[in-house]
Amino acid sequence: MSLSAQYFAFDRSTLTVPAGASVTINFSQGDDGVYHNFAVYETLPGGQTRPVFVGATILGPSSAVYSFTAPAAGGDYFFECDVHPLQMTGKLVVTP
Ligand SMILES: [Cu+2]
Repeated sequence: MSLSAQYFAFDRSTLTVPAGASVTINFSQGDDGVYHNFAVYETLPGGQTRPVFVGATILGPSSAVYSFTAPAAGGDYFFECDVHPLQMTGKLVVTP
């Protein structure tokens, strides 16, 4: 699937993948001179987070291909840009 970032925002707020699937994200980011990445986290009871996948940070404008294995457990996870986690975040839905 494809995902892009521009003006400090992702173009998709929700991504949906099957549990355990091999996921490839074709990521492009168009913010000149700005670093972005794509990372997926699980929220644990108590509010702590655990990384599922942390993609390399890239300087825009550029693109990257990120590959990871979706969590085995269905449910709601979240993704973000680790450089701008307050502005750039979304939901990753893992279907059982
Ligand atoms: Cu960013």
